[in-house]
Amino acid sequence: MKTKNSMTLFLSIAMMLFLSVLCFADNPFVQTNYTADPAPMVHEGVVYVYTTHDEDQIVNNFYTMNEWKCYSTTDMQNWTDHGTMIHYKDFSWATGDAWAAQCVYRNGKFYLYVPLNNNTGSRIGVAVSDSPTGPFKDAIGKPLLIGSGYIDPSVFIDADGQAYLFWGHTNCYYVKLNQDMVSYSGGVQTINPKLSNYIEGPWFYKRNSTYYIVYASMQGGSESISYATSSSVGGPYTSRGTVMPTEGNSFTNHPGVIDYQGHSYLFYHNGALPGGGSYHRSVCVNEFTYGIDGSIPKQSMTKDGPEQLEYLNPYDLHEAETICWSQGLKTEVCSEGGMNLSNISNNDYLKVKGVDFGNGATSFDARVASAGSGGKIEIRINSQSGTLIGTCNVSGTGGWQNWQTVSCDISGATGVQDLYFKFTGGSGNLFNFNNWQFFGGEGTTPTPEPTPTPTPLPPQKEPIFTGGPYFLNGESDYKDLPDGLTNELYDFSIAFKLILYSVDAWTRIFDMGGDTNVFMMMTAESGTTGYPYFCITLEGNEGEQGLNGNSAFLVGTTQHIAITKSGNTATLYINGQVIDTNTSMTLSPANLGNTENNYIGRSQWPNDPYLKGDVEDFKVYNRAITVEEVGQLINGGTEVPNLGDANDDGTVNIVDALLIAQHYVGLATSGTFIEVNADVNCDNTINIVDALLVAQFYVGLISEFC
Ligand code: FUB
Repeated sequence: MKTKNSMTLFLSIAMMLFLSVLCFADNPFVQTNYTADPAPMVHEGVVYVYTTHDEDQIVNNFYTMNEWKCYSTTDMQNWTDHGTMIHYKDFSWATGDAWAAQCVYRNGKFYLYVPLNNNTGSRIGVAVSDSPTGPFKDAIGKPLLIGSGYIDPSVFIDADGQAYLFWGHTNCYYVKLNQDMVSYSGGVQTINPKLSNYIEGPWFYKRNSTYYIVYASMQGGSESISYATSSSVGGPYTSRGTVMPTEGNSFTNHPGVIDYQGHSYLFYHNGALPGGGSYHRSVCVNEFTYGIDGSIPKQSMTKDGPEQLEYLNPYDLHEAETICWSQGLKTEVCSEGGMNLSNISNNDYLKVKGVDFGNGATSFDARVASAGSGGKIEIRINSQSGTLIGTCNVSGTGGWQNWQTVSCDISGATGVQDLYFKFTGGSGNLFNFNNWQFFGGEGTTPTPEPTPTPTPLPPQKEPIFTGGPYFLNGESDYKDLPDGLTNELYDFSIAFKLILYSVDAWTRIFDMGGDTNVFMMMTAESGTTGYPYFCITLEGNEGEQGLNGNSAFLVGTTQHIAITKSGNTATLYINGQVIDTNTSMTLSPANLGNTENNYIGRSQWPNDPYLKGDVEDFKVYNRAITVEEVGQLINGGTEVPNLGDANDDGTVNIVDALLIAQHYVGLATSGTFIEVNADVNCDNTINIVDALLVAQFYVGLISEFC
């Protein structure tokens, strides 16, 4: 008879204590062992997540990791355990350290890129399989890459078929993989300049035409998740801020990002399971919505996980190791294929979420095995102590892998329910559990599966303003909302790029009309720096945010700004970071002081309480601020950029062409560089084509730009 080791017993007790004081949650989504470094992959309508495995027994108080596992789902709540994909010992050249991996599909095969040997000289290997759930084998019998800090591979295949492998601790490296996916061409490239606070765990992907690197960043002595974007694989990358601050009882975090069935998901890990910590981590998932400027919202770890995408049909055969939440259970390889539930003892349970019984189930079959005397499966709904809808008795079958089917009657199960299997019996291991199925009465049909749709964030409205780009002429250039819209609160979302020219003005750039609506403005000082100052006002509750001098915007740079309002909550994002969420902030715009005289530009605001300054002192430059539409836009103007005049000196010449070329290859440009002037073909990117067009313009080959 199998016995649980003391660690398992300890964990079970710890878990019971934990659950007695906390509501159970569905994150972390694997509870049968410790998992880390989630690497999601969508293939043929299924989400697979490859994880590392933190062993229960930690050696040398450090990561003790020997193998990679895989879990899958189609509803984002119930996850099926596929067991171990490959062990470090399956690589003849490996000594251990089965750290963060990623899998990709190409040409009928699945390629799993794995880091190994971190403690004896880090290297990256590649394994291959015909199936997403393995078995995998070493594809080349040797490391693909060897070098210091060579961990955490992330693989990506671009639309043109070129595959890339990113990886690295401290530095982020990449190579171009060949078509065979097991060799590469060209040298190892380093992402330069270094990504802000980059430490490890790059997750590389493309969304629309933007390349994203989401990565573990070192902030305050432990890891957060940050991201950066670029219009080309090799960069330069723009830091877009923090996605998930440090939290969760683990020194590390590790991102994975996918889109699935129109939803976006961030995978990460923490130490939230009982007995959890930096070397006992667990994988989790959040749903999120990209900003319309492509930003990833800053988010916290969650306990509930995402909305369930579809209900589970109990009249299909299901694996017992398909789990939303469980207590006290383990899994093991099953002699009938796949995995089975094991280590089942008295009062252990598992939950399957969102099961649609339709008109009602009448009987239940379970495939079970026991070398002991068995026990009972209590079938309940709503909670582990909820309504009992049936009880199946399990007797000894003569072996832990001698499988028999047991049946029992069911009553009281209709409609959509959370299903619980509560296991009861004597002491020790009771039985193993391979799969289950409900059966209905004659003509019973499960109800159609409604797909819950998460509340869109932000709620979409018809654009109030469309068009653009618009160019504002300083503080006098704005327009109010169209008639009939001024006194209403709208749910909306807006995102745009703010491009600073020489600045010396307050400029209102967003006005929802009056102090019971939402507005946003920009202030700036003369010189080469502008200071953003934003206000969010909702229903008379004024929340205002002045950014400090460190957040100053340099003239010539582009900033990505988004503001959303949903119900009574307005959120302001700058370059992907949440800046304000309609809290009552102290009015303290940096470098302007906090005296009323500094609010001279607010003279146009309805009922502006701060109008005290001398208007004669207030200079408004042409093109003080340019607002270019990305989403909806609000204000209008007349000024246009001076295309080609990249250094804003009033002429278009070969110096402008050279500056644009320098900017394109990532060389620092001295003096003023006005991006909107440099993008002469107006395709929203500044590249060598713009430089050539400016040169052609200069020598008279062309006479106009876009
Ligand atoms: O899991 C081992 C290492 O910890 C990973 O490779 C890193 O990304 C960090 O999560």
